[in-house]
Amino acid sequence: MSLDFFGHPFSSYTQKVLIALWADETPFAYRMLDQEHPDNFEELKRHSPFALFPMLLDDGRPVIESTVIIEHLQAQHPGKNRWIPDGELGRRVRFLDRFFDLHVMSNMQVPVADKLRPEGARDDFGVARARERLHVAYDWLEKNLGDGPWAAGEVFTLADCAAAPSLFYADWIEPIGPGRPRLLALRERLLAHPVVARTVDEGRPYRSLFPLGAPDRD
Ligand SMILES: N[C@@H](CCC(=O)N[C@@H](CS)C(=O)NCC(=O)O)C(=O)O
Repeated sequence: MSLDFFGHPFSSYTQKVLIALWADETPFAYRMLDQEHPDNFEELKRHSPFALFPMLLDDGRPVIESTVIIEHLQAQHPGKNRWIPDGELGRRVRFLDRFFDLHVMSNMQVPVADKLRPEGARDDFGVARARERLHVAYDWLEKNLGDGPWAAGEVFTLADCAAAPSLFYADWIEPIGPGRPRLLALRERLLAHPVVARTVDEGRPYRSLFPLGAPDRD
């Protein structure tokens, strides 16, 4: 078997999958998407229509979309973690994974992407709406997360793979704030998890690339 993983250490969705790979100690070749490795970009573009990353090549077969990659790892290369448990808990995990990707990660990405647009092509309305929606997402999570240590309760799951990078970066864009202690505590517990801490550390050298300016913390 050969697993080739294409991503970049500062990319939130790359981090989401690295958490699963590292937590399971799954061996893989890290195909870095940076200027030193143009061939990796070429290979990504050959398989992925929008060249979004991360991407996994499993014996040459492409697997794209971070959630699907983690599902694939669980099915084909299982490790000690069960990323999507069976039954009701599994459905909760899937729901939270969608919630973090669609309502936290996606809204977080809007102001970041907007900053990279050329002058005159910016979308102030869209940015303001995304920032407001981040607060709606935070309020929902504050009210609906359980009391367990992790996003879906007692077990570290796919929901935490999604929660960690999305809360990490979203808090840089719109601080979660002390009024949401449950959500803030989840972010802190996630950042203290050894594999999440490793993703944060490996992304650290690239913080100057953060278009809105990375805060001097975390
Ligand atoms: N839904 C995709 C999102 C992937 C995504 O947006 N990746 C970002 C990096 S974090 C990307 O490829 N950005 C490059 C671009 O938008 O051109 C997933 O879960 O894998």
